[in-house]
Amino acid sequence: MNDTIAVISTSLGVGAISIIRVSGADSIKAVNNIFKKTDLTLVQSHTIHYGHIYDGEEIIDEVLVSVMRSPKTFTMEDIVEINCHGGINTTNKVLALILSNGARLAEPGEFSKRAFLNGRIDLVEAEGIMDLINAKTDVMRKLALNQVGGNVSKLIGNLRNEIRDILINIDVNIDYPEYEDILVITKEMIATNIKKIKSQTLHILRESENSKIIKEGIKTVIIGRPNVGKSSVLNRLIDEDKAIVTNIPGTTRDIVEGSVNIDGIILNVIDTAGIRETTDFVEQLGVNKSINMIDDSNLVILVLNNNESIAKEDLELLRKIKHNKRIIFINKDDLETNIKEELLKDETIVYGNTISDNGLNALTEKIKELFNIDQIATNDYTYLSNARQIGILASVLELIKDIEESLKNEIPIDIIAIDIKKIWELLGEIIGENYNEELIDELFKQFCLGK
Ligand SMILES: Nc1nc2c(ncn2[C@@H]2O[C@H](COP(=O)(O)OP(=O)(O)OP(=O)(O)O)[C@@H](O)[C@H]2O)c(=O)[nH]1
Ligand SMILES: [Mg+2]
Repeated sequence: MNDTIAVISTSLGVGAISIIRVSGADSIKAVNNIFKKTDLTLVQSHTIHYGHIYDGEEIIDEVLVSVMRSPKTFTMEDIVEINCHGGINTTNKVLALILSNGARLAEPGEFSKRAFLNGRIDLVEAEGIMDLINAKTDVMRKLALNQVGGNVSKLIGNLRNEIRDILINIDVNIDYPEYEDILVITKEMIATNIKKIKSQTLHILRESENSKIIKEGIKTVIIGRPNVGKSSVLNRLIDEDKAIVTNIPGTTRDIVEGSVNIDGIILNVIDTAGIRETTDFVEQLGVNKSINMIDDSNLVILVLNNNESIAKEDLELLRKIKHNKRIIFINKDDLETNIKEELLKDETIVYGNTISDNGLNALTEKIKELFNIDQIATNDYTYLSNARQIGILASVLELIKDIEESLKNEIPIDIIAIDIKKIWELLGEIIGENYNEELIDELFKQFCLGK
């Protein structure tokens, strides 16, 4: 890791300015070799210098160079940043010169990886940086910023400290049973502490669901029999004629996706093939796909045709989605009603049509209600938002449940301590305290080049 890396950090394309970043022990030397005006090896840290980049005797560009010495830098190594003119040729030429002066091309995420490995940021903060770069809405940005700023790490760190305290107490009891004044850890005390930690974990997991929704959006799948108007509903929701609409049942065969921003939350809407028995092989594949989409979604919109009575297939679909968050959209309310609402007891129903757009606002409002979007948008953002972090915390919850069982079953404390220790390690994994090298490599590869 001691070699010097360089990369273009701005987006690749024509722009007014491009920034080339160099990090590592030889970064100042490498740039100084091709820079004329000031000797960069002698300048103070965190200063900016005007001058020219040279290839031998030829001037390549007029630039501003920032010199930042270790350790007060993003990677904690010496960093040099060159602001050059943004043409593709100029930028590549300057980068090539740095590369032939002792640096190598950085891999995606390598700067952040160094910041992590050198202890400048933890894993949650690193993931926050990636989210900040990818944020598409205000709420996504706020969520990411809380990770970058360390608030989320603190939340996990505090939980971890509580676990550590239990472990210390158990160890003291095991190692020095003869000291009477040392708090004697009883199972009841462990039980009380574990209960507290369980409720905190549950709370974080619950709130993190919202954060996940902020980050990943609400995956919404539109299902229903053929010709009820699913594709029309998709098109109206996303305000774009994306899916083909015809009066021929079985028009949509493959899935069609679009997205819409509802008060900062992205609704990813998926239109599917109308579900029916069919002998058409291609259509059948589409129908299977529609059914598979159900399990993988956060919300199902079942579309019915107001003009037709509820069919056996509709009821079957309703049964299939009974464990999903769902809304029944009764479309074509411009036509005469033939729906018997008694068959839809306890369902959230919205009537509308895609000709005058009646009911579409009501549909959006129902979605907002169902996911508490108003509340999410004004919430505290200090929760986990990333699948890796949430997955680990879910394992922590499983271990807590195991510990509760063990406590009930009179398992000896030193055995229970093994599970408590595992929780401590898992929480460490979230912030990257104990990490697996392969995972770290994979994770940082997902970063963009230059970050
Ligand atoms: N009267 C009326 N007709 C509608 C409405 N919405 C859609 N339609 C018509 O219903 C027909 C089917 O619409 P689609 O949106 O293609 O229906 P679908 O459910 O996607 O159909 P498949 O893709 O075949 O499963 C088209 O002729 C639409 O113009 C509505 O609100 N009122
Ligand atoms: Mg369709």
